[in-house]
Amino acid sequence: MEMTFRWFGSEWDSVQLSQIRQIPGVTGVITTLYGAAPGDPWSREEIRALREEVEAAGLHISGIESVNVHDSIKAGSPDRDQYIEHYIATLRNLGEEGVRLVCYNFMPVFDWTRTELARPRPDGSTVLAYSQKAVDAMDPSAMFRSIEGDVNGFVLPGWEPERMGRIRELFRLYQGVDGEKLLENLRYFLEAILPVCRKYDIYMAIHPDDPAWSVFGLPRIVTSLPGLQRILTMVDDPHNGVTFCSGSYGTNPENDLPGMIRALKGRIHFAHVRNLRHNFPGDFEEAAHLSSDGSFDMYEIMKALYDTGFSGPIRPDHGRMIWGERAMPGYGLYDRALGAAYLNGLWEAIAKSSGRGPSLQA
Ligand code: DNO
Repeated sequence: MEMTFRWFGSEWDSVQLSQIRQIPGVTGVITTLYGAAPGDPWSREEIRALREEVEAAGLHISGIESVNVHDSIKAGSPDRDQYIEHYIATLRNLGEEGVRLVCYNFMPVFDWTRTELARPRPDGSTVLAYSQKAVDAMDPSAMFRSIEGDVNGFVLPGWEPERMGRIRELFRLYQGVDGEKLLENLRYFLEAILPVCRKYDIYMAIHPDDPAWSVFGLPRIVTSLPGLQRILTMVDDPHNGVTFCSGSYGTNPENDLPGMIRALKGRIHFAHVRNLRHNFPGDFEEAAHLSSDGSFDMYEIMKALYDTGFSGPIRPDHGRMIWGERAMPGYGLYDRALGAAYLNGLWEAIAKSSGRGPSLQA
């Protein structure tokens, strides 16, 4: 396991690489070319510049999150092959620069969805929250406007204004695309990119749908173990793998998180580990990483990763906004740094009590 930290690039992130370098036990960053639109090919020079910037700070790139998939690919539109070619070119350039892990999602129109970006908690922190009642009462474009008003001047991943400006068009694109069709479009995409993944040994890691059910009537296919198993067997190659995100799968309390990790042994290439609190059916809010602050047993999640020999990057995920920090919602420095330290502590304790040694990097 390697402990890592998500970083959006110096142009976009309030957190600096020099700060990440000082979080104990964090050796790598998970980053992206945040300014690239889905479908844009990434040049080798841009990737190299990013790598050199990260390395100059004493860190390295542990993986990319995300290379976003163009909606034409997800919807299976007639022009998808052109965007798949761009994706392959990006993977080739990443491979040439030594990147071996790429996280992506296959959610139509929206990336993750929340209804509040700064819900106050009793300790005075604020967190991202979701209320099904609020979603049911909202038109998708109204939702974008309310999110846009609450982002502290940052651009949220998956909620780029240019894309959201085309929201009606995007919804039209998915007319007639049900879960089966979406899955078929994913298979087509994975089969097309597999040769370049094999050539450069790049591990693709699909991110779950968040929340783990359909929103605004759009199909969702990455929500539970049976769905994941279909995806992994339909293109049965280790380069077709999973980002295990506890916070996304855990939005559905029926998902047994440690059980899923054990069942996915060998195919999890990347882990997002965070906690959330279920208030009542259809309402949850994010929490500090500690088990006692939310609804998940974080020890059991880390233990399942340890026991299955997980050797990829872990990153703490969305944190609370604390200590007056002004940052992208969910992506401040302070609470995520606390999260990284806590997760490293759990890992060390699990490793020592298993008798297999304390090493952070398995
Ligand atoms: C939210 C993130 C997602 C994730 C993408 C992966 O904060 O977990 O935006 O990066 O879904 O493609």
